[in-house]
Amino acid sequence: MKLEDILEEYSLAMFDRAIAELDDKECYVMLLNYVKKQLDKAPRVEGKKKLYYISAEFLIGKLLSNNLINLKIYHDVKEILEKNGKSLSAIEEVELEPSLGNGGLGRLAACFMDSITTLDLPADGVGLNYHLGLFLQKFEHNEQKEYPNPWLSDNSWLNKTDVTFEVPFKNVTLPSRLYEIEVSGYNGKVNTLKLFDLDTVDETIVESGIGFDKKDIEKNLTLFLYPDDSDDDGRKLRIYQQYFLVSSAAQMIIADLKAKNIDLRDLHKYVVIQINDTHPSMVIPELIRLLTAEGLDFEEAVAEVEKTTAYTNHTILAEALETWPIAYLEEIVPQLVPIIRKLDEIAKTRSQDEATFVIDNDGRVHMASMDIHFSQSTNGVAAIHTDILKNEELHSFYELYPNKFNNKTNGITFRRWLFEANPELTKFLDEHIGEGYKKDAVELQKLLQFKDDKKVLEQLLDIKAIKKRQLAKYLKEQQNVDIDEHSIYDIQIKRLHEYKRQQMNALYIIDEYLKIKNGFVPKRPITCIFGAKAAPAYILAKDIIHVILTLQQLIDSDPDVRKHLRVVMVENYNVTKAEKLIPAADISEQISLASKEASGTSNMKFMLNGAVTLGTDDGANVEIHDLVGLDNIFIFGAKADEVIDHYKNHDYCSRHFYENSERIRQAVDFITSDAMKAIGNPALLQAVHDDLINKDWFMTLLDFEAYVAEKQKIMDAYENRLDWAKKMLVNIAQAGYFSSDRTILQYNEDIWHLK
Ligand code: NTF
Repeated sequence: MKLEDILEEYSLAMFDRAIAELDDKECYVMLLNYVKKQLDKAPRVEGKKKLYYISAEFLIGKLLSNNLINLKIYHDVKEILEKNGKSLSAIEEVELEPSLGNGGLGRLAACFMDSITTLDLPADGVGLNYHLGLFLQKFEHNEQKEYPNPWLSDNSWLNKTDVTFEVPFKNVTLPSRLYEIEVSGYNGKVNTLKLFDLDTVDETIVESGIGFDKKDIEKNLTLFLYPDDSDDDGRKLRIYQQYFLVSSAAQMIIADLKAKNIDLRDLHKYVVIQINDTHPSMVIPELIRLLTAEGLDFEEAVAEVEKTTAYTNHTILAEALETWPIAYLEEIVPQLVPIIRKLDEIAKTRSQDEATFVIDNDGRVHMASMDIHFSQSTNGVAAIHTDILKNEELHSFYELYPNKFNNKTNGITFRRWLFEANPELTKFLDEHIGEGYKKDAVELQKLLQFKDDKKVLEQLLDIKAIKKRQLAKYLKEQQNVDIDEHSIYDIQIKRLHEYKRQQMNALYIIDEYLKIKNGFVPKRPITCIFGAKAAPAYILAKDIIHVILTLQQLIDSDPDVRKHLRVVMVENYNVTKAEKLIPAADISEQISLASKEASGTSNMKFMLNGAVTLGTDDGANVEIHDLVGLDNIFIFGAKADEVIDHYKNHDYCSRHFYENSERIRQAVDFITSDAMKAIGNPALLQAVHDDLINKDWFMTLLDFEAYVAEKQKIMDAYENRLDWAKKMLVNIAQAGYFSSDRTILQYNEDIWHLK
């Protein structure tokens, strides 16, 4: 039967009407049901050994188009819908984006599941089913306000199962229920994302934004991802969540093996567990606990777990490297404490260096230390990041276990970030270099043969113009902002954090604003676009959002300036919005303080879509720089070793820069100018101003002038349109290395050994 007839049958069976008579919501439900059926029927990836990728976050994004692409019916379905007067993109608007992640770490886990499945590697993703997600961001009075972000509905990709496990806490044992989302690969096969939840969670306890009783674990456990941990109850709730996740995962793994009659002493031959950052680290003592309960000796269990697990580090920021007071663990999961104490003793027989202690002298458990001692592999997520781990942050461990350390530079799935987000560019590539790059992304280099071909370069510019127009239309619909589609789109989208230095971009905007006010207008209008959520308890990050939103309003209401310069902060930045923003970008802002951004992944998505990077030599920017060469990237600012020296010597003084540069002083002081205070909240503006002068922990003022100068260069380069198109082309051509298929092949080759 033809697909068209099948879909008509679905439509009739479900709604008693033909497709042409359905509204968008009904159409979505019809397609959801059809695609879910196909996924149920699709062959599962099978193999002797299986990966369990355990992660607090899976930022999977909407799934309809993604699944249609992987099932290779995207174009057919689109056509059938069009024949019936429907648009797939309008239907997609109906789908709620699952709010199961925060940023790069969660999106990476989602890209990985796509690549793992595509490469035919057997795996479960294992996480939690947060009902209200991270939070929904709204802007009110130029400030971020947080609200619940519900995404569960009767019509979703999530399937409830009958599988449950009992998770024992000190005071209560809670049943965890397994939910599943099928993950499709580009090979038509499926793996599963397994999300655990508690039946008694109650969304009605949430009030006044995202507030709730943090002690009522039975009702709050899986309400939110990363609940506010600025108080003890919040921190304890995170431990409850983490243990709920890892105990469910460990019990499921053991049940899977028992079902296959496999001797648990052979665990590592059948199972590998990737611990995605430290949130799931308690899986190590939990597995040891369960294995000893199954009859293994303690030493045997430790050795087996060490062979079975592997750890990925995603940050060198000290505040993100989790440590838990042993007293909290006593209070919540006392069964783990004797195990962790024994692990600490073993660790101390291996090294007396305090930097490697599992339990430090203040009685805190260092989750990363436990991971490194008691797993087979520790990897960083970009070359420079892994080097910094080896030589600085984790140097003592590196000396102890040189062979455990390895690099796995992050990647992105081209299925979502090229085929789905940018069908126009995909078609262009198909026509010029064939479709081989869809299987082997390095074939994108074939594009280099056209780097001096005027006609091809012009086509690239035309595609960018189309994507820019689409974004302008989308922002008009979503947020009622008008942007000039002929302006330069300069985009910074990522979590709001001081080290990512959105505040430096804001200072640039002020600098430009002052220039325009003095009669120096840019050659072409510039649109500075931001998207960022700030953690609810991260006050300074929220203050920086306030500065940007205040600037946005100030410029919007100034007819002299807004012709030349606009600021747009996209509300509730998420995967769906990223898919619209990235293909439209001219300039990719990757301006973290060198050494601090472990990798970054939006840098790769922008590059693949023909944006040119303006960035520091940090994270994966370094590898992009190497691949495209200095003609095709704009690099500025202090290098990582210089930055690391400043921290070691405690010799960075931002006030010094403020006092010695008129330009810096003007930009910084403008934050608290009358013009800004007339619109914004003076206290919040003052906080950002004062921090920049008195603290500036991430050295904004150190790099500010180099940043402004480099930005001028990139804007000038944009004016030579053909030369710019060549830069775009080289970036696209060299993006193949950043396919997550490459990353996953390396994980499998070096760590997992699945097939
Ligand atoms: C993030 N880490 C890093 O900040 C990014 O540079 C990196 O691209 C992603 O991980 C993915 O590897 C975190 O989110 C965390 F939690 F570690 F801070």
